[in-house]
Amino acid sequence: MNKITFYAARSLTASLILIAALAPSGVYAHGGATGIVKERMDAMSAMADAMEVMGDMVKGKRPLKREAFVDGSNVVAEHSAEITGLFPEGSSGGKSDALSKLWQQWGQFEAMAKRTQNEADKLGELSGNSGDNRSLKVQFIKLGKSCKSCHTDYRKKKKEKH
Ligand code: ASC
Repeated sequence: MNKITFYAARSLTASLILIAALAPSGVYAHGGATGIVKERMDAMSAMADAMEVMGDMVKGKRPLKREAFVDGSNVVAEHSAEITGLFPEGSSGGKSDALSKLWQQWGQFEAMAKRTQNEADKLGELSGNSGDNRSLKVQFIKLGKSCKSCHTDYRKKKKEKH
C-alpha cells in the first residue's frame, strides 16, 4: 500500500466510524406537526430512510447493491431540490425543529441545500456507472456530511426538541 492509498484508507475508516456514531434518524419525533412543517419533516424522513438503507450497505450491515444507491441518491436529490421551498419565512415555532437563524442566513442555507443536491447527484452518477464500490462509499460519506452540517447549524439540538 503506498502512502496515498494508506491515508485514503485510513480516512475512509475514520469516516465509517463517524457515520456509525451518528444518531439513527428514528430519534426525531415528528408527531403532531401539520402543514408545511409536516411536509418538510416527511421529506427529511424520506431522505433519512434512504440514507439509512445506503448507510447499512456502506457499513457492511447488508450486502451492497448498486441499484439501491441509484434509488437512494434519487430520493435525496429530488427532496433536497425541494428543501428551500419547504422553509417559507417565519415557519419556525410549534412542532418545528428549525432554528430561526436559518432565515437570517438564508443564502448559506440555500447553498447547503444545493450542495446536498449536488452530492446526491454525484452519488447517483457513480452508482449508475461501473466504478468501484469504494468511491461510492466515499461519495456517500460526503453526502452524509452535507446533511449533517445543515442539521448542526439550523436544527434544534435533540434536548431542545419537541
Ligand atoms: C441520515 C440522517 C441525517 C443524515 C446525517 C448524515 O440518515 O437522518 O440527518 O443522514 O446523519 O451524517
